Amino acid sequence: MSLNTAIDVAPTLDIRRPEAARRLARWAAFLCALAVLSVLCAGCGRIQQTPAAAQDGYTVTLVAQPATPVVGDGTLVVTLRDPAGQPVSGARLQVEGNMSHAGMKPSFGKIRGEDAGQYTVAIPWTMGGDWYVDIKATLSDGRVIARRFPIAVHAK
Ligand SMILES: [Cu+2]
Repeated sequence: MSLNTAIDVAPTLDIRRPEAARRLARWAAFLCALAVLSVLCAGCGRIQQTPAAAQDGYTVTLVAQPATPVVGDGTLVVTLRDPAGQPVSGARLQVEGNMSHAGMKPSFGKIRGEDAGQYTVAIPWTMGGDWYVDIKATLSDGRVIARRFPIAVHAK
């Protein structure tokens, strides 16, 4: 009985609403393309910048070196600017990388140096795949600026 029902229902839907089905398929294909694009772009090493709408008004950018991060010792360059666009020196940076899947240990960044609001950070990439990097900058007045950046790390 249930078999017959299943066989009957599918052709009925097709005959009645072929246009709707086609539209749904087109929409699904579009969403898939969008998802693939956003994954491809996430890690291609261009300057990443959080939306200017961040309530604190500061601008934090992240650049990976090499531009396409590979498993192993990585480097990040973090730039910090105040709401007036001036570089912010002397911030205490905490950098933590995590993979988007569960069960991995976080990777912590080591600050190697700072030059005019540009902080160089060493970070070990322990596995290829999708990471996100959390940056916490504590300013000299104690305020904390926090941002999260996605990064795709490639297998060797
Ligand atoms: Cu992993």
